Amino acid sequence: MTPTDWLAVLAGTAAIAWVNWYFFLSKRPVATAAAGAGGAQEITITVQGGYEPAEVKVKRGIPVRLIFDRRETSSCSEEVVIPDFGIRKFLPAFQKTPVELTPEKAGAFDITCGMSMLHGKLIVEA
Ligand SMILES: [Cu+2]
Repeated sequence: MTPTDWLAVLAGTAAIAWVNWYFFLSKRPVATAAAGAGGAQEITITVQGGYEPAEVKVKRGIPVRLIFDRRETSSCSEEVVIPDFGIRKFLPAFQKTPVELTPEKAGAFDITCGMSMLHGKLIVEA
């Protein structure tokens, strides 16, 4: 093989390793909402090319306040959607926008952007 071939093999191997790491090994950040104002479970989710933390754990039956801290102007993230709760909210850039809901049943619920490209999860524990 020529040096160019070796480079191609190396680059290919590195790309595969990265994809595997990214999708299977990199830990998706999970955080648990804490008690905030008015007894609601509160957590701030940073919106910047994704949701951070991507998974939020809350308890069933207690009001939840998700504060979306949008730190970009990318049109992708300008809307946040939580279909199971009928929520679709505009997130102004560089502002914190609260979204309130009360989970009545346990389960994992999707949080996405308006085009369903960014993904997060609301995990409701019984
Ligand atoms: Cu999007």
